Order: sequence, then C-alpha cells, then structure tokens
Amino acid sequence: MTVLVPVLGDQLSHGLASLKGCDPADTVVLMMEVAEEAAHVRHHKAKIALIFSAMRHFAAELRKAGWRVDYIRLDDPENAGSFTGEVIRAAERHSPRLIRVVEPGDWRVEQAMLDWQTFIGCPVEILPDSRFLCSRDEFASWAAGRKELRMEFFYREMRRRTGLLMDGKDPVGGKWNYDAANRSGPPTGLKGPPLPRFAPDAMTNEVIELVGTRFADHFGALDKFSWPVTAQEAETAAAAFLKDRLPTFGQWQDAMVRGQDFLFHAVLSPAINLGLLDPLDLCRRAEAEYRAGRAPLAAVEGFVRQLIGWREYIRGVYWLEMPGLAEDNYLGATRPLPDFYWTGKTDMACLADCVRTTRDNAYAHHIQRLMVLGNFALLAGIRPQDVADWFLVVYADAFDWVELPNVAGMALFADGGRLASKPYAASGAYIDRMSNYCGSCRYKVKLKTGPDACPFNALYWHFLDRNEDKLGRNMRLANPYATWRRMSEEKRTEYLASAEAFLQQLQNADAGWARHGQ
Ligand code: FAD
Ligand code: DLZ
Ligand code: SF4
Repeated sequence: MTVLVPVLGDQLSHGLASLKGCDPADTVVLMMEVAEEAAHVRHHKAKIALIFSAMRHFAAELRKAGWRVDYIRLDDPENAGSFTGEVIRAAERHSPRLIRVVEPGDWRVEQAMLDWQTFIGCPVEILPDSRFLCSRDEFASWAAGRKELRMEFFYREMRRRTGLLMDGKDPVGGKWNYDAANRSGPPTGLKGPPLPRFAPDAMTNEVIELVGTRFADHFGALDKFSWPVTAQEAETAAAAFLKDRLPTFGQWQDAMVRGQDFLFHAVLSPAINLGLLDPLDLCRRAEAEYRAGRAPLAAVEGFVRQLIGWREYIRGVYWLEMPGLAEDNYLGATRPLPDFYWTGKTDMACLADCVRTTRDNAYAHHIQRLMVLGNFALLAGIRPQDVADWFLVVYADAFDWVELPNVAGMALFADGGRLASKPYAASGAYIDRMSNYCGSCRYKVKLKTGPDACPFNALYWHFLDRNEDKLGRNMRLANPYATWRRMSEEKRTEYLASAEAFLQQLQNADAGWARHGQ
C-alpha cells in the first residue's frame, strides 16, 4: 500500500518535508487544481496562471525525478472542486496506508485538513513546514510571556540562530539594523535596471488560455505575464537581483517613481512563497555579496531583515493570532472599499499608479502597499476585512499567512498594536518626499484643506481625531497628537470639515458607480 502525499500550490519545493524520506516506488504525489482555491476570493488572473503553471512544471520535474504524480487539472470533468473532495477521490483510487502532508499556509485549509482522517479513514500525518526557519511552536514559545511582540527582537534571535551577518556574538558592523541609511527619496530620473522577464512556454500559454476563459471576469491583466514558473527560472531572477539591484536595494527601498514598477526591489516574493526559492540560501548569498565587497552592509542587512526578520515574524504572528486576526477591527473601521481600488479611476495620482501596477503586474512594492494603498485605507477608515480580501486577490505573492498580518496588523492597526507599535499613518508630505507622484496630481500636496488640497492631509488629522481614545496615549504618536492639540479650534474644524467633504464625495462617487452598474 502506498503513501499519498498531497502537495499544495505553494509547496513546490523538492526538499518538502513530506517528500523527504518517502520512497518514490511506494508513493503517489497528489497535486490538485481546484475551483475552491481559485475562487473563494476572485484572485488576479496572473496569480492563478502563475500558480497553475508553476504546479504543472513542478509535477513534470517530479515525474522526471522518478515520482508517480497524480495531477488533477481544473478542467478535469471529475474534478471535485476542493482539496478535501480531491483527497477523498485520490484515496479511493490509491487506497493509501498513510496520507502525509505539510501544514498549509492558510488557517481555513488547515481546518479542512484536520477532518481528512475522519472522512477518509486512514491516518493523516501533518508535518511542520521546514521551509521556515522558525516553526509555529518555536514562535509561540518565543512570544509566550512577552507583553509586546516586536519584530526587531525576534530578528536578532534569527540572526544569532543562523549566524547571518554575525561576527561571533556581535552583529557585523556593530549594529543590528541599518534602516536609517535606507530611506532616500528618489532623485529625478531614478530608474531600476531591467527586470529579467520569462516568456511563457507552451505549458504556461495553455494555462493562460484556461485562466483567460474560466476566470475572464477576475481582476488583472494576463498579457504582461512573465513570472518565473520553475526553480531554474527563479534562480535566474535571484542571480540578477543579487548582481544588479541588491547594492542599491537599501538606499531606494522606500522610493516610489511613477511608471517604475520594480526599481531596486527583489521581486522574488511570488517565487519564494511558492517554494521555488529558498530564503535562507538567498540571505547567505546576499551576505557573500557584502563579504566580497560588492554590496554595502546597509543594503544586505536590509534584505536579510526582510527575509529572516519580517517574513518569519509575520508568519509567526499569523498562527499565533488566528482565527481572531481575520475578524479584528480595533479602530472600528466601517467604510466599504472604494471602487477605485479595482478601477484605478481616481484623481489621486499616487493611488492611481499603485492600482495600475497592481493590475498590470500583480505586484506593487512594499511602500506602495503600506504607505499609499494601506495608508489611504487606514486614514479613510475602510473595513479591514474588505481591505484584506483585496490584498489577497490582487498580488501574486499573496497567501493568507503573509497577506493578513501585513494588512490587518501592519497597515491597518486592526489588531490594536500586537504586531506593530504604532499605525503607519502619514499625510501627503511623506508621499511627496518619497515619490514623484505629487507633481502630476490634480490635488496640491502643499494645500492642507479645501477641494484642491491633497486628501491625505486632512484625512490624517481626521484619523487621529476620531481615534484619540484608542491612540491618544500611544507614546509613538505623542508628537502628532501634541501638534493637533496645539492647533486652533478653527484650524481643527477646517481639517475635519475638509476630510468629511472628501469622504462624502468618495461615498457619492461609489454610489453613482453602483447605480450605473459599471
Ligand atoms: P523586497 O522589498 O525586495 O523584499 C525582499 C523579500 O523580503 C520579499 O521578497 C519578501 O519575501 C520579504 N519581505 C519583505 N517584507 C516583508 C513583509 N512585511 N512580510 C513578509 N515578507 C516580507 N508580502 C508577501 O509576500 N505577500 C503578501 O501578500 C504581502 N502583502 C502585503 C500587504 C501589505 C499591506 C504590506 C504593507 C506588505 C505586504 N507584503 C506581502 C510584504 C511586502 O510588501 C512584499 O513581500 C514585497 O513587496 C514583495 O516584493 P519584493 O520581493 O520585491 O520584496
Ligand atoms: C492560491 C491557489 C490557487 C488560486 N489555486 C490553487 C489550486 O488550484 N491548487 C492548489 O494546490 N493551490 C492553489 N492555491 C494555493 C492554495 O490556496 C494554498 O496552498 C493554500 O491557501 C495554503 O497556503
Ligand atoms: Fe497622492 Fe496627495 Fe500627492 Fe496627489 S497630492 S499624489 S493624492 S499624496
């Protein structure tokens, strides 16, 4: 009797814990394209195409390596439409003595998995995902008894554990974090080196056609599809990043330039999250670039921090806080998501450009996500669940474990500060400093109130004012609250009225949109 090994769409790693120790002669690997995963939220077309194409390529590689793969395609007429339905069907076909699977990255899927043994009547072994440095249990132990969780302290543990950028017991260069060197605004004409593009092969084109037909009404473009879909292509992308963009990654990490969608970012998150790249290996190679004198410490430390710090911390928080995190709404935000998040039709040039790159590429870089798209949702008081659904739909790298804590915790403060010590709220001045958006905007960033003023300006004070009972004693917001309290009554009323007028206008525009059924 065989072992049945289901491999999910974001588990495409040859070293996956469930495959290790299995004998290919006695194992059936099960891979499933299922409607429930593609449609429980209406994912960006390019994201579905990326996942299906990467799954099909991975299945071909496994077969070449001698594994027996039972691959269920979306258009298989017998397709049961869900992981559970397909595992039940596979168990009927193969009568396994054991089902071995790696824990998923989604609480919802894990709940389903926990029922498999009952439905199928054979033992189900759910293994920890060894592709992360810090297991769920280890993170829970680290978090236990701490009054506050802070990424910075967790990150230091990970540096010590991996020895990355360490000189003995001390951090290389004497400091753990070089973020202060990583915040330059963009000079005129800043351009990133060209990104490696991967022309779709026959297998990818077949998937693109399937997605274009089956998910025609989902958000996003398919015509620019050029994601790496195999470990080999992902390696080409990683090597190009380490050579061409890592040295300047830090300096321009927070910069935003209209029409420059990738700048010096890695653009590796989809490949990393699917399992095509090993984050620890990337960090070691980034460190080697620093040790060889080809990349500065601030850039390499910044990159390493994103991967072994933020990425691992975010995952730890997800499993610690679920299922509550999905419902959290500390600030009581109730507005629906404005339509322009889908259409890009807004006079706010920053938001229009961020929605455009999201639609074209299924990608926006971190500061676009946090300080434009997230910041607007925070200031305008958009319902966290609407925002989280949007972020899960639109990005090629979005899986629940990484998207939800970033949105609910980092961007929206919906968790009341368990993930981050203060909300990332900013007025137009921040966006103006870090981007070239404002010059081409119909709103004036220097104007504080009135119909032509940058909406972020009045919304910023409206946000602080309406949340004063929850945020007013936050030490990290002491300065803005002191400024707010020092303002004349007249000035404050002007800000609040300006923000209210903008929010009303937004609501009217969306109501009109819905009325005309566009
Ligand atoms: P780079 O900026 O070049 O960073 C290098 C790598 O570090 C990334 O590839 C990624 O693996 C990792 N990383 C950096 N920051 C984070 C972080 N905060 N959390 C986890 N990993 C991080 N990242 C996702 O992978 N999936 C998401 O769904 C996602 N949603 C986000 C939503 C919001 C509101 C915010 C503020 C951030 C989100 N992020 C998400 C984190 C981050 O924006 C992306 O990882 C990054 O933009 C990916 O692009 P890159 O590969 O060019 O990253
Ligand atoms: C996101 C996604 C999509 C769109 N489709 C599939 C699929 O058909 N088959 C599959 O195995 N995985 C898919 N995924 C990724 C899963 O949703 C993901 O593995 C779980 O949410 C756990 O992170
Ligand atoms: Fe965005 Fe305001 Fe600048 Fe316009 S003026 S681009 S709305 S920050």
